[in-house]
Amino acid sequence: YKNPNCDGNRHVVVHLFEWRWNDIANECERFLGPYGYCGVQVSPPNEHRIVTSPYRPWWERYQPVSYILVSRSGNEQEFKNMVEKCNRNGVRIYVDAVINHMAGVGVSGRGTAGSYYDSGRQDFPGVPYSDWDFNGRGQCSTASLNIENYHDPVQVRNCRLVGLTDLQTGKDYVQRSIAGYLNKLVDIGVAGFRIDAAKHMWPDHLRGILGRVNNLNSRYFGTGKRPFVYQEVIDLGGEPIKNSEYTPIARVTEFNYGAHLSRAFSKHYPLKNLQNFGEQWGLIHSNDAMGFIDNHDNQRGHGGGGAILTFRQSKMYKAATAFALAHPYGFLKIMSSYHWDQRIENGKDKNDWIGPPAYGDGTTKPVPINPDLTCGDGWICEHRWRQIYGMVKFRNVVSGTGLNNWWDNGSHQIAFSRGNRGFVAFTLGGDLRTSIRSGMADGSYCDVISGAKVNGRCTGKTVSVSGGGWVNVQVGQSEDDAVLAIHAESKL
Ligand code: AAO
Repeated sequence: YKNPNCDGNRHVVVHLFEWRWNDIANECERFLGPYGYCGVQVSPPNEHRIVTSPYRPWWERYQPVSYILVSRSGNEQEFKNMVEKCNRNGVRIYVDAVINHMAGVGVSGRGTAGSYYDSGRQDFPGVPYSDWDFNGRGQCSTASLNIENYHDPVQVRNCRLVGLTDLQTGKDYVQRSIAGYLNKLVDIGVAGFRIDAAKHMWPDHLRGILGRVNNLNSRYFGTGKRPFVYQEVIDLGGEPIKNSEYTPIARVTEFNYGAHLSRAFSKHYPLKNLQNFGEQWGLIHSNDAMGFIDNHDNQRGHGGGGAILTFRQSKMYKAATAFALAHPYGFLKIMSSYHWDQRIENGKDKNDWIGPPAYGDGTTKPVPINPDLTCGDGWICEHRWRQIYGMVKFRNVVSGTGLNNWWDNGSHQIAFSRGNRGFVAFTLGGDLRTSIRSGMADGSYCDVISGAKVNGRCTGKTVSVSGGGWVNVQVGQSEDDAVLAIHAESKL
């Protein structure tokens, strides 16, 4: 479950948070395929609650009503078209699988596919699940039936996460129902899953569910391939439930990765400390990790938030992302966000619920593309920022090499090579103007941060390497970017 099943030499996934299936299909063809992205994490595709107070928050999609493929992003036919088109363009689809729970207690109505549900009675005829498929007094000991104490692993697994009706994921019937959903997606051609709230499921239950999932669709993946799986487990230390309970099963989201890099690139400590970044910092093994700077929760103060860099601190965010993409650790996911106006009161964003750019009736807006490749209508599209897509390519080009020629100035300036395939330098403190030894062949290169190589010419800084690998590094403190990066394919 740890192999992302990328097509060819592709190594990075982007989370197109709240995008419509039709837009993702177009994005695979016009951008993600050509620019070397491996795949897309899509928002939960199954039927969910429609929440009207607050009006259509993004988080309504984490409240399943059934496994019918009709959601705010589109219907089953649109989903299938997207998977087909993306696979055809060498881009994989990973589904955010919300399988720990169904909708929050105490509401009834119809979901996005029109299925009736009554979560007060724990009745979800669209699956169907009924009361005896959920954890209750027999399994959960808190008076509220909610998780009240993260220091009690039984509560975390058997009680309700923020009031969400908690499935008995150990039950044969429940496992078969969930696996039925995942198998439908596998048959359509998805390449894997993010397992939402995996921390709230017993590891053996997850094993049981995954064991019932078929091999990937051989039409796209060849025979005998298992889905890629990354489990959402927030382990920032201080709680009894550890990442290491889940790494034997599949990959795990390493929240410490983005937390550390956010601190480093916010100058909480000198960048030179990053010299031995990775497992030596207590991170899980590189091959077990799904790494990212921010995700859809912590960029708005949900799950494990606090001091995470996002698109709002764009210069530092791009630098942290460039470091992540240049460094060999983990398999990485890039966040692609939409804008919302923050309203911070007492340290909390009152607008943390705001959903994607939408029309008055709540329908999600399409993503328009500007001539300079950026997006309009409130879609941020970090994955289309030149500094980010340039480094996604860098990661593909240097794949398989080690980290060599570490250099630092003892403080906030660092540089390193990736074999003889790539070189990157950073400054968060003063101008960086010096020659640094690299593994690169002598010659002229295009800096993929300030520009790009287009038709053999460089639209940004030209960088010279001479005297047997010495790079003439020029990055001014006041420049737009704190990074310079060259690679074997940006040679002029
Ligand atoms: C909504 C409403 C609720 C309402 C509920 C039911 O907001 O008021 O009660 O509906 O009607 C998302 C939203 C929720 C939303 C939910 C359903 O975030 O606000 O509830 O949809 O619509 C925990 C879980 C983790 C989870 C995270 C948000 O462990 O799995 O909470 N993430 C996923 C998704 C997320 C989604 C769900 C799960 C549910 O990514 O989008 O929720 O499907 C500690 C624990 C963490 C825990 C956090 C919760 O973290 O360790 O496990 O995450 O607390 O805040 C420091 C600590 C760190 C700590 C953190 C707290 O950093 O070091 O350990 O502080 O922020």
